Amino acid sequence: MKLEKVLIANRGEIALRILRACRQLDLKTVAIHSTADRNLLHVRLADEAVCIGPAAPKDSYLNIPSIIAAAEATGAHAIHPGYGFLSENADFAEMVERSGFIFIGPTADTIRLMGDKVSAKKAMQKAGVPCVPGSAGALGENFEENRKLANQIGYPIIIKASGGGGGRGMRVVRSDAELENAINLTRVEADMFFNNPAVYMEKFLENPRHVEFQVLSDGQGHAVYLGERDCSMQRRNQKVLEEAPAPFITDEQRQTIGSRCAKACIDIGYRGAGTFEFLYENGEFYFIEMNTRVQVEHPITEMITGIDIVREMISVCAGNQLSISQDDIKIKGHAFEFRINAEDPNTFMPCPGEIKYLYVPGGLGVRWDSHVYQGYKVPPHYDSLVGKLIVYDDTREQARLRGLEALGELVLDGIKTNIPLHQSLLNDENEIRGGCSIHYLEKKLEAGKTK
Ligand code: MV4
Repeated sequence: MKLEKVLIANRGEIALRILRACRQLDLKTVAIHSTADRNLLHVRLADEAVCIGPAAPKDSYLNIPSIIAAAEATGAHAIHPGYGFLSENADFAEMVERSGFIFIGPTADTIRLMGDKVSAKKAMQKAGVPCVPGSAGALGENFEENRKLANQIGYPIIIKASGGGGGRGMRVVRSDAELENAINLTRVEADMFFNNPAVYMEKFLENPRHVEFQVLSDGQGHAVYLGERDCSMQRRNQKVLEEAPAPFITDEQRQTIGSRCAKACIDIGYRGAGTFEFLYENGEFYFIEMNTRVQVEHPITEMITGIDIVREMISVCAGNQLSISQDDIKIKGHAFEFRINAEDPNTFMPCPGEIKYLYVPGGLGVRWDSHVYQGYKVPPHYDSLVGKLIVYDDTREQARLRGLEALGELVLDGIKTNIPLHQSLLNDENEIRGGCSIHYLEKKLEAGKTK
């Protein structure tokens, strides 16, 4: 099918990012939006716009029949899900394709394979991607066998829900005494939250970094890796700032792990943009999960590779072969992304409201991916991301200094933001050195309270 018109099934900065990629590909765009989002920038810029329901996500951005009806009514050929919302919902992808539209992402079967963490890990192990040591699959009901397994792996271990991911449905266990209860509790929660009681066991890594590899694959036998990002700076499973490349990762490690990820994409017939999440500890990579969508932090990879990830993902999902081979990809320079949230810098409570005055920094190596403008009212119904400030320079230290300059110029008056948090992080001696673990920010914030 010829692709001429894309429906953007998302909101905010990523909807605008997708619209820009569509324009580059000379594709017509359809914006869908809730009643709270009539004034979004991409709604104004799109060729067509359809209001699909009330502000509550379940009535609009998660309402599958309304979205498919909007695609029918506007004659769209494809649906781009962005991130969050329905982006990793296999049933949605299946309904999109069954209704005769292209889903801009992998097939429903691939989303299902990766959404189930036990099957994802099995597929990756088979493809030669290094995984965290653990149970061969879902845990059985026999406690004695599970106890033996835990002792073979060695405490501490972690019990995870197969239907979980992104930090939900996990429990750390430090001794035999806690094991039975932990398995049973995680099972009950898994059944409640994910409608799937399957749980699995892994060695618990105490102080890892979160390093993830970006891939692009066309589902026709071609795949490339675009290097890695370090996303360790997080609070309650919400990333705060990301950087690429990851500090202290060697070219050899990048090539070894990256090429295994690309091979895994070919093995499973992966189509679109994807991310392999790893924990990194003591010089070793351990696969944990794969994300089958475009990610918030994709721009830092675009900065260090010069490749437009969103444009490529649309192109391969339209049926084209990948336009780049691994030899075309050269990693150059260093990039940081600062997620700018409308939130209280001390309590992290969301702070929606009107942006009374906006000033955005610019210059070489400064990128602002945002849907907001002066006079825009940040609605209370959705996540608090108002923009992403991305900086790029030759070296990590130069990029850090550029980040400080750009953050110092950025003004969003009328709402509270986490700009001060980013500034304090960029002046933090451990962040300056680089390579902090996933627990660093929470520990720093905890220590800051008592001072
Ligand atoms: C782990 C782990 C330690 N050991 N698995 C949390 C989110 C989900 N994607 C996986 N997570 C973790 N899995 C083992 N075997 C620690 C975490 C974890 C974490 C991982 C990445 C980013 C932030 C995190 C915060 C807390 C725990």
